[in-house]
Amino acid sequence: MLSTIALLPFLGLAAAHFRLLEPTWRGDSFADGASQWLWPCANVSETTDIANRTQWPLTGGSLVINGSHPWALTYVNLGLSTNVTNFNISLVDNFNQTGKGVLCLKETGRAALEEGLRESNISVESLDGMQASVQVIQISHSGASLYNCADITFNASAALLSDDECKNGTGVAGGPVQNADSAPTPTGSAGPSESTGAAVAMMPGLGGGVLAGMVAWALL
Ligand SMILES: [Cu+2]
Repeated sequence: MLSTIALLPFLGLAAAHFRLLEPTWRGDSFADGASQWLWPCANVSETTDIANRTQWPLTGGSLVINGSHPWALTYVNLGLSTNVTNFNISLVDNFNQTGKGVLCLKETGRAALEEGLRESNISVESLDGMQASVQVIQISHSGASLYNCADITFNASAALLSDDECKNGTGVAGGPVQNADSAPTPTGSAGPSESTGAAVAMMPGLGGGVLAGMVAWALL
């Protein structure tokens, strides 16, 4: 059918975005009417059935994404309550996802969550039962942002994923984003630098040649 054929180029693009597997995303952002290019949540509406919200521990839950870009700068933000438009608690320092496939953060943003609660004058006790939304953003080589969101309920008895459930795929890693002129060491142990500029830091397990390629690409 003509409409299907017309959509093919877009499907090709869509195949290169990312999925949010945990917490369970609001809905399929590859579906008709949704687009991961759209802030803040890919034009996917908030989960209406409270039973369908992922239960998250009060210290931050597990996060699993399935990325299909070779690398993407990744941000994980939280907005408390419902109808969130302000995802003002950044749960993790932005990091670089490298390698296509599944990437898991076991306990996402414990310290940032504590800090965010303090700033919002919310006690950990009153967090129990509170609804919130998690927003994951990926930025890849073109600089455009991709969005996915998940709706959660904080729950004191919710558990993190087990180690078996929280595993990175082969060749997939998350690493720090680092300044351009702090030459990363081949061992991946480069620390923070006070210099300026933006580039991609060394990830453990990647060879220096791969890194050089990544930095060169990032600077294009
Ligand atoms: Cu893509």
